[in-house]
Amino acid sequence: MSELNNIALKILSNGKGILAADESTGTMTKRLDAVKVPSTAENRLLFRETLFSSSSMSNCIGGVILYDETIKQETSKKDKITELISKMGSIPGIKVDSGAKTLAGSPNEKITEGLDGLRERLKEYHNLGARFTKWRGVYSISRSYPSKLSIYSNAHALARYSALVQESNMVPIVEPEILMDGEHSAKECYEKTSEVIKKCFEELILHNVDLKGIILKPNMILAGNKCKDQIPNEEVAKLTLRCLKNSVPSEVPGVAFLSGGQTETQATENLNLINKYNDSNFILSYSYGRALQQSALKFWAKDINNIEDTQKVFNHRAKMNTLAAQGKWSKELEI
Ligand code: 5MM
Repeated sequence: MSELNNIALKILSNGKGILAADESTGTMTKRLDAVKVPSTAENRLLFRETLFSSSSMSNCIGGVILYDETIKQETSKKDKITELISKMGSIPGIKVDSGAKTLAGSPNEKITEGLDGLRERLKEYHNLGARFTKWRGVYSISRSYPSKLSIYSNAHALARYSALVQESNMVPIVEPEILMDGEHSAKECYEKTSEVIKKCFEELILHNVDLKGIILKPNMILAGNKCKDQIPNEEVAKLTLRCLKNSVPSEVPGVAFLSGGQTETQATENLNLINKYNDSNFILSYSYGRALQQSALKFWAKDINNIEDTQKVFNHRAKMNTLAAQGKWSKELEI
Protein backbone atom coordinates (compact mmCIF):
# COMPACT_ATOMS: atom_id res chain seq x y z
CA MET A 1 0.00 0.00 0.00
CA SER A 2 1.39 3.44 -0.88
CA GLU A 3 2.22 5.93 1.87
CA LEU A 4 -0.41 8.37 0.57
CA ASN A 5 -3.12 5.72 0.44
CA ASN A 6 -2.19 4.82 4.01
CA ILE A 7 -2.61 8.43 5.20
CA ALA A 8 -5.99 8.76 3.41
CA LEU A 9 -7.27 5.54 4.96
CA LYS A 10 -5.99 6.48 8.41
CA ILE A 11 -7.84 9.82 8.29
CA LEU A 12 -11.14 8.13 7.37
CA SER A 13 -10.89 4.77 9.17
CA ASN A 14 -13.60 3.41 11.52
CA GLY A 15 -16.08 6.21 10.94
CA LYS A 16 -13.54 8.94 11.56
CA GLY A 17 -13.94 12.19 9.66
CA ILE A 18 -12.31 15.56 9.17
CA LEU A 19 -12.73 18.79 11.11
CA ALA A 20 -12.57 21.67 8.60
CA ALA A 21 -11.17 24.44 10.79
CA ASP A 22 -9.58 26.24 7.86
CA GLU A 23 -11.71 29.37 7.84
CA SER A 24 -9.67 32.25 6.52
CA THR A 25 -9.43 35.23 8.88
CA GLY A 26 -12.27 36.98 7.01
CA THR A 27 -14.65 34.04 7.40
CA MET A 28 -13.62 33.37 10.99
CA THR A 29 -14.25 37.03 11.78
CA LYS A 30 -17.81 36.69 10.42
CA ARG A 31 -18.34 33.59 12.58
CA LEU A 32 -17.00 35.34 15.71
CA ASP A 33 -18.91 38.57 15.00
CA ALA A 34 -22.11 36.50 14.85
CA VAL A 35 -21.54 35.31 18.45
CA LYS A 36 -20.15 38.68 19.61
CA VAL A 37 -16.60 37.56 20.37
CA PRO A 38 -13.82 39.91 19.17
CA SER A 39 -11.91 38.34 16.28
CA THR A 40 -8.35 38.58 17.62
CA ALA A 41 -5.58 36.10 16.84
CA GLU A 42 -5.72 35.02 20.52
CA ASN A 43 -9.46 34.30 20.45
CA ARG A 44 -9.25 32.46 17.13
CA LEU A 45 -6.52 30.30 18.66
CA LEU A 46 -8.35 29.79 21.95
CA PHE A 47 -11.47 28.44 20.22
CA ARG A 48 -9.46 26.21 17.92
CA GLU A 49 -7.17 24.92 20.67
CA THR A 50 -10.30 24.08 22.69
CA LEU A 51 -11.54 21.89 19.83
CA PHE A 52 -8.15 20.36 19.05
CA SER A 53 -7.62 19.22 22.65
CA SER A 54 -11.07 17.56 22.93
CA SER A 55 -11.28 13.83 23.60
CA SER A 56 -13.14 13.22 20.31
CA MET A 57 -9.89 14.05 18.52
CA SER A 58 -8.70 10.53 19.41
CA ASN A 59 -11.72 8.50 18.32
CA CYS A 60 -13.74 10.62 15.89
CA ILE A 61 -11.60 13.25 14.17
CA GLY A 62 -9.07 11.59 11.85
CA GLY A 63 -7.76 14.85 10.42
CA VAL A 64 -7.96 18.60 10.96
CA ILE A 65 -7.69 21.15 8.15
CA LEU A 66 -5.88 24.23 9.40
CA TYR A 67 -5.52 27.74 8.03
CA ASP A 68 -2.09 29.33 7.48
CA GLU A 69 -2.42 31.53 10.59
CA THR A 70 -3.25 28.56 12.84
CA ILE A 71 -0.53 26.18 11.64
CA LYS A 72 2.03 28.83 12.61
CA GLN A 73 0.58 29.51 16.07
CA GLU A 74 1.71 27.91 19.35
CA THR A 75 -0.66 26.39 21.89
CA SER A 76 -1.05 27.83 25.41
CA LYS A 77 1.54 25.21 26.48
CA LYS A 78 3.96 26.49 23.81
CA ASP A 79 3.66 23.39 21.64
CA LYS A 80 3.26 23.51 17.88
CA ILE A 81 -0.43 23.22 16.88
CA THR A 82 0.46 20.27 14.65
CA GLU A 83 2.09 18.53 17.65
CA LEU A 84 -1.07 18.94 19.70
CA ILE A 85 -3.18 17.46 16.88
CA SER A 86 -0.79 14.52 16.38
CA LYS A 87 -0.53 13.91 20.14
CA MET A 88 -4.34 13.68 20.29
CA GLY A 89 -4.20 10.93 17.64
CA SER A 90 -5.32 12.94 14.62
CA ILE A 91 -3.51 14.11 11.47
CA PRO A 92 -2.82 17.80 10.72
CA GLY A 93 -3.73 19.17 7.29
CA ILE A 94 -3.63 22.61 5.70
CA LYS A 95 -5.71 24.67 3.26
CA VAL A 96 -3.34 25.79 0.52
CA ASP A 97 -5.52 27.69 -1.92
CA SER A 98 -5.61 31.45 -1.67
CA GLY A 99 -9.32 31.81 -2.28
CA ALA A 100 -11.88 32.05 -5.07
CA LYS A 101 -11.43 35.10 -7.31
CA THR A 102 -13.40 36.49 -10.27
CA LEU A 103 -12.96 34.25 -13.31
CA ALA A 104 -11.68 36.33 -16.22
CA GLY A 105 -13.85 35.50 -19.25
CA SER A 106 -16.88 34.72 -17.07
CA PRO A 107 -16.95 37.42 -14.40
CA ASN A 108 -20.03 36.09 -12.58
CA GLU A 109 -18.10 32.94 -11.69
CA LYS A 110 -15.07 32.10 -9.56
CA ILE A 111 -11.68 30.53 -10.10
CA THR A 112 -9.63 29.38 -7.14
CA GLU A 113 -6.10 30.75 -7.07
CA GLY A 114 -2.90 29.80 -5.26
CA LEU A 115 -0.70 27.83 -7.66
CA ASP A 116 2.11 30.41 -7.79
CA GLY A 117 4.83 29.46 -5.31
CA LEU A 118 2.80 26.47 -4.15
CA ARG A 119 5.71 23.97 -4.36
CA GLU A 120 7.73 26.07 -1.89
CA ARG A 121 4.77 26.61 0.46
CA LEU A 122 4.06 22.88 0.48
CA LYS A 123 7.60 22.19 1.60
CA GLU A 124 7.15 24.63 4.48
CA TYR A 125 3.80 23.10 5.52
CA HIS A 126 5.25 19.58 5.40
CA ASN A 127 8.10 20.73 7.66
CA LEU A 128 5.51 22.18 10.03
CA GLY A 129 3.87 18.73 10.27
CA ALA A 130 1.04 18.78 7.70
CA ARG A 131 0.35 15.45 5.99
CA PHE A 132 -2.63 16.41 3.86
CA THR A 133 -3.93 19.55 2.17
CA LYS A 134 -7.11 21.12 0.86
CA TRP A 135 -8.10 23.20 -2.18
CA ARG A 136 -11.68 24.25 -2.86
CA GLY A 137 -13.21 25.11 -6.23
CA VAL A 138 -16.57 26.88 -5.99
CA TYR A 139 -19.41 26.71 -8.50
CA SER A 140 -22.94 28.07 -8.42
CA ILE A 141 -25.92 26.83 -10.38
CA SER A 142 -28.22 29.06 -12.40
CA ARG A 143 -29.59 29.00 -15.95
CA SER A 144 -26.22 29.30 -17.68
CA TYR A 145 -23.85 28.37 -14.85
CA PRO A 146 -21.58 26.70 -14.08
CA SER A 147 -20.11 27.43 -17.50
CA LYS A 148 -17.83 25.01 -19.35
CA LEU A 149 -15.04 27.53 -18.69
CA SER A 150 -15.49 27.43 -14.92
CA ILE A 151 -15.85 23.63 -14.89
CA TYR A 152 -12.69 23.21 -16.94
CA SER A 153 -10.52 25.87 -15.31
CA ASN A 154 -11.30 24.83 -11.73
CA ALA A 155 -10.72 21.16 -12.60
CA HIS A 156 -7.39 22.08 -14.17
CA ALA A 157 -6.33 24.03 -11.07
CA LEU A 158 -7.44 21.21 -8.75
CA ALA A 159 -5.37 18.75 -10.77
CA ARG A 160 -2.23 20.91 -10.87
CA TYR A 161 -2.58 21.45 -7.12
CA SER A 162 -3.02 17.71 -6.49
CA ALA A 163 0.03 16.75 -8.52
CA LEU A 164 2.19 19.23 -6.60
CA VAL A 165 0.82 18.03 -3.26
CA GLN A 166 1.55 14.37 -4.00
CA GLU A 167 5.04 15.34 -5.16
CA SER A 168 5.47 16.76 -1.61
CA ASN A 169 4.27 13.46 -0.07
CA MET A 170 0.95 14.76 1.17
CA VAL A 171 -2.63 13.72 0.41
CA PRO A 172 -4.63 16.31 -1.54
CA ILE A 173 -8.27 16.82 -0.63
CA VAL A 174 -10.01 17.68 -3.87
CA GLU A 175 -13.02 19.87 -3.07
CA PRO A 176 -15.32 20.90 -5.90
CA GLU A 177 -18.19 22.60 -4.08
CA ILE A 178 -21.46 23.27 -5.88
CA LEU A 179 -23.13 25.85 -3.69
CA MET A 180 -26.57 25.21 -2.29
CA ASP A 181 -27.66 28.85 -2.88
CA GLY A 182 -30.36 29.27 -5.50
CA GLU A 183 -33.61 28.02 -6.93
CA HIS A 184 -32.22 24.99 -8.75
CA SER A 185 -33.78 21.56 -8.38
CA ALA A 186 -32.07 18.48 -6.95
CA LYS A 187 -32.05 17.08 -10.50
CA GLU A 188 -30.02 20.08 -11.69
CA CYS A 189 -27.68 19.70 -8.73
CA TYR A 190 -27.23 16.02 -9.66
CA GLU A 191 -26.45 16.82 -13.30
CA LYS A 192 -24.04 19.68 -12.57
CA THR A 193 -22.28 17.84 -9.74
CA SER A 194 -21.76 14.82 -12.01
CA GLU A 195 -20.35 17.00 -14.78
CA VAL A 196 -18.02 18.85 -12.40
CA ILE A 197 -16.71 15.69 -10.69
CA LYS A 198 -16.17 13.88 -14.01
CA LYS A 199 -14.16 16.81 -15.35
CA CYS A 200 -12.07 16.89 -12.16
CA PHE A 201 -11.13 13.22 -12.59
CA GLU A 202 -10.39 13.71 -16.29
CA GLU A 203 -7.86 16.40 -15.31
CA LEU A 204 -6.48 14.49 -12.30
CA ILE A 205 -5.77 11.51 -14.55
CA LEU A 206 -4.17 13.76 -17.20
CA HIS A 207 -1.86 15.17 -14.50
CA ASN A 208 -0.85 11.64 -13.38
CA VAL A 209 -2.30 12.06 -9.92
CA ASP A 210 -2.40 8.77 -7.99
CA LEU A 211 -6.13 8.38 -7.32
CA LYS A 212 -5.43 6.00 -4.42
CA GLY A 213 -3.76 8.89 -2.63
CA ILE A 214 -6.51 11.54 -2.69
CA ILE A 215 -9.71 12.27 -0.76
CA LEU A 216 -12.69 13.73 -2.62
CA LYS A 217 -14.70 16.38 -0.74
CA PRO A 218 -17.95 16.93 -2.64
CA ASN A 219 -21.34 18.43 -1.82
CA MET A 220 -24.34 16.18 -1.29
CA ILE A 221 -27.09 16.29 -3.92
CA LEU A 222 -29.58 18.81 -2.58
CA ALA A 223 -32.20 21.10 -4.07
CA GLY A 224 -31.16 24.78 -3.92
CA ASN A 225 -32.09 26.57 -0.71
CA LYS A 226 -34.64 28.71 -2.59
CA CYS A 227 -36.18 25.80 -4.51
CA LYS A 228 -39.83 25.09 -3.69
CA ASP A 229 -39.46 21.37 -4.37
CA GLN A 230 -37.22 20.14 -1.57
CA ILE A 231 -36.65 16.39 -1.64
CA PRO A 232 -36.76 13.96 1.32
CA ASN A 233 -33.49 12.96 3.00
CA GLU A 234 -33.78 9.39 1.65
CA GLU A 235 -33.78 10.85 -1.85
CA VAL A 236 -30.76 13.06 -1.05
CA ALA A 237 -28.88 9.95 0.06
CA LYS A 238 -29.84 7.85 -2.96
CA LEU A 239 -29.06 10.59 -5.51
CA THR A 240 -25.74 11.39 -3.81
CA LEU A 241 -24.71 7.74 -3.94
CA ARG A 242 -25.79 7.33 -7.55
CA CYS A 243 -23.88 10.45 -8.54
CA LEU A 244 -20.67 9.26 -6.86
CA LYS A 245 -20.91 5.73 -8.26
CA ASN A 246 -21.28 7.17 -11.77
CA SER A 247 -18.56 9.79 -11.59
CA VAL A 248 -15.81 8.71 -9.16
CA PRO A 249 -13.21 6.11 -10.21
CA SER A 250 -13.14 3.05 -7.94
CA GLU A 251 -9.47 3.58 -6.96
CA VAL A 252 -10.42 6.61 -4.83
CA PRO A 253 -10.27 5.39 -1.21
CA GLY A 254 -12.56 7.88 0.41
CA VAL A 255 -15.08 10.63 0.12
CA ALA A 256 -15.58 13.21 2.89
CA PHE A 257 -18.63 15.41 2.35
CA LEU A 258 -18.79 19.12 3.09
CA SER A 259 -21.88 20.31 4.96
CA GLY A 260 -22.45 23.36 2.75
CA GLY A 261 -24.91 25.26 4.97
CA GLN A 262 -27.04 22.31 6.10
CA THR A 263 -28.00 22.38 9.78
CA GLU A 264 -25.92 20.19 12.07
CA THR A 265 -28.54 17.47 12.39
CA GLN A 266 -29.48 17.58 8.70
CA ALA A 267 -25.82 17.02 7.76
CA THR A 268 -25.61 14.12 10.23
CA GLU A 269 -28.90 12.54 9.16
CA ASN A 270 -28.04 12.71 5.46
CA LEU A 271 -24.59 11.21 6.06
CA ASN A 272 -26.19 8.42 8.07
CA LEU A 273 -28.65 7.59 5.28
CA ILE A 274 -25.89 7.70 2.67
CA ASN A 275 -24.02 5.08 4.70
CA LYS A 276 -27.12 2.97 5.27
CA TYR A 277 -27.63 2.73 1.52
CA ASN A 278 -23.92 2.56 0.63
CA ASP A 279 -23.40 -0.34 -1.76
CA SER A 280 -20.07 0.96 -3.09
CA ASN A 281 -16.53 0.32 -1.86
CA PHE A 282 -15.92 3.98 -1.03
CA ILE A 283 -15.54 5.09 2.56
CA LEU A 284 -18.15 7.85 2.89
CA SER A 285 -17.45 10.20 5.76
CA TYR A 286 -17.48 13.89 6.66
CA SER A 287 -15.24 16.94 6.39
CA TYR A 288 -17.52 19.45 8.05
CA GLY A 289 -16.81 23.04 9.04
CA ARG A 290 -20.04 24.67 10.19
CA ALA A 291 -21.88 21.40 10.89
CA LEU A 292 -19.20 20.38 13.42
CA GLN A 293 -18.49 23.72 15.02
CA GLN A 294 -21.70 25.76 15.18
CA SER A 295 -23.09 24.55 18.54
CA ALA A 296 -19.66 24.52 20.14
CA LEU A 297 -18.97 28.08 18.97
CA LYS A 298 -22.31 29.37 20.29
CA PHE A 299 -21.76 27.66 23.63
CA TRP A 300 -18.14 28.85 23.94
CA ALA A 301 -19.14 32.45 23.20
CA LYS A 302 -21.13 32.54 26.46
CA ASP A 303 -17.88 32.06 28.43
CA ILE A 304 -14.71 31.71 26.39
CA ASN A 305 -12.85 30.22 29.36
CA ASN A 306 -15.28 27.35 29.81
CA ILE A 307 -13.12 24.90 27.89
CA GLU A 308 -14.42 21.67 29.40
CA ASP A 309 -18.12 22.22 28.70
CA THR A 310 -17.42 23.57 25.21
CA GLN A 311 -15.49 20.37 24.52
CA LYS A 312 -18.51 18.32 25.62
CA VAL A 313 -20.66 20.08 23.02
CA PHE A 314 -18.05 19.50 20.31
CA ASN A 315 -17.49 15.86 21.35
CA HIS A 316 -21.19 15.18 21.01
CA ARG A 317 -21.33 16.51 17.42
CA ALA A 318 -18.16 14.63 16.46
CA LYS A 319 -19.55 11.41 17.93
CA MET A 320 -22.89 11.80 16.11
CA ASN A 321 -21.11 12.26 12.79
CA THR A 322 -18.77 9.34 13.37
CA LEU A 323 -21.81 7.15 14.07
CA ALA A 324 -23.43 8.53 10.90
CA ALA A 325 -20.31 7.69 8.90
CA GLN A 326 -21.02 4.07 9.86
CA GLY A 327 -24.80 4.23 9.36
CA LYS A 328 -25.29 3.82 13.12
CA TRP A 329 -26.82 7.20 14.04
CA SER A 330 -30.42 7.67 15.14
CA LYS A 331 -32.43 10.75 16.21
CA GLU A 332 -32.80 9.41 19.76
CA LEU A 333 -29.04 9.80 20.30
CA GLU A 334 -29.30 13.57 19.93
CA ILE A 335 -29.63 15.48 23.19
C1 5MM B 1 -14.23 25.93 6.95
O1 5MM B 1 -14.57 26.74 5.84
C2 5MM B 1 -13.76 26.57 4.67
C3 5MM B 1 -13.60 27.82 3.88
O2 5MM B 1 -13.24 28.91 4.52
P1 5MM B 1 -12.93 30.23 3.62
O3 5MM B 1 -14.16 30.46 2.77
O4 5MM B 1 -12.76 31.25 4.67
O5 5MM B 1 -11.71 29.96 2.84
C4 5MM B 1 -14.46 25.71 3.62
O6 5MM B 1 -13.63 25.45 2.53
C5 5MM B 1 -14.87 24.43 4.19
O7 5MM B 1 -13.76 23.62 4.40
C6 5MM B 1 -15.83 23.71 3.27
O8 5MM B 1 -16.64 24.55 2.52
C7 5MM B 1 -16.73 22.86 4.12
O9 5MM B 1 -17.28 23.66 5.15
P2 5MM B 1 -18.79 23.47 5.49
O10 5MM B 1 -19.06 24.52 6.55
O11 5MM B 1 -19.55 23.71 4.22
O12 5MM B 1 -18.92 22.05 6.00
